[in-house]
Amino acid sequence: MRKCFYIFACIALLLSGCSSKRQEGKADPGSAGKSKNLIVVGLSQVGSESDWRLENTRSYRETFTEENGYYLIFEDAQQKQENQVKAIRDFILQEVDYIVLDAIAETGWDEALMEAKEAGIPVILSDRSVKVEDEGLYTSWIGSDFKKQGKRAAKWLLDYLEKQGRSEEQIKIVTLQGTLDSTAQLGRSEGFLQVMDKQENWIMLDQAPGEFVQAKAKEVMEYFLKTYPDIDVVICQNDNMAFGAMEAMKESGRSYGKYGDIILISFDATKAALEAVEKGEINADFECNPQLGPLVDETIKKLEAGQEAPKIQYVDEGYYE
Ligand code: GYE
Repeated sequence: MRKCFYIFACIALLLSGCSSKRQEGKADPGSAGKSKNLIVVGLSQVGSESDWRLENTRSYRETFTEENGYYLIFEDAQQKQENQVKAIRDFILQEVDYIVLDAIAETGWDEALMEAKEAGIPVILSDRSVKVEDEGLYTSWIGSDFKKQGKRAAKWLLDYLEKQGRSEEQIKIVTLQGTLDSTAQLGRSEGFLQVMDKQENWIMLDQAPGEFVQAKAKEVMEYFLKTYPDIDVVICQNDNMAFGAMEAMKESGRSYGKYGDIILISFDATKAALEAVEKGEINADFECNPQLGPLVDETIKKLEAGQEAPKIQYVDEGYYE
């Protein structure tokens, strides 16, 4: 009888062990990559909210190929931080070699990144950064200097107003913010406000999140237009939101851009937006480089060679007007 119980308990233990590793019978892609001697990368992407994001995903997929020595496990978090945390935990179970995280928000990562550290898996932040108690929880951050982008936009506006002879005028501004607490939103806001704080005649009438999404931004812009009849400048923290704002302005009969009444400023400089700059619909667009795959690759190759990677790596960017 006792022996029987023993056998039973052993089988139960074995089964529970299996299910925690294999996750509901999912194949283990990590070991598939390892058996081919490839570097296994678990990448948690924010989602597919914008044209910039699609380009960014393309860059990762083109970089982390078998020909380049990689096995990529790509997880789309569909704009949910809880999905990103789950992805990190799955990557740890699959014993990936590196975790690449494009974080939806800056806060809320200490626990998951600690688990990765305990598992001995280096975490590379790409595009957006995180705020953690211990910066040793990630190896490197590769992305844009968003604060610089914001500052550059404000300086451009200062210059533009001067050329238009409007330096002394009261300038009323609204901002369509990206996802709150994301590095892109925080940096672009902070940089812009730093310059704006010194301009006594600039007034921020309102700012509200459009989540980097065209349809959402259109709704917010409709509200702004109804609430504030005399907007001079619209700052859109990405191109898709600029397109949403344009739709709202068009529908309400307002003119904008180089030849219109409302100055339109945007960030990203995607292909479609540059065409709009060309037509004069967007006054100025501040570049944000989505081609981050090769830089993450370079960093991983450095770490593989036993070298240190820089803690922060910014990409070079300009602007278009
Ligand atoms: O500006 C926006 C995207 O984090 C730089 O996220 C990225 C931003 C980009 O959805 O279009």
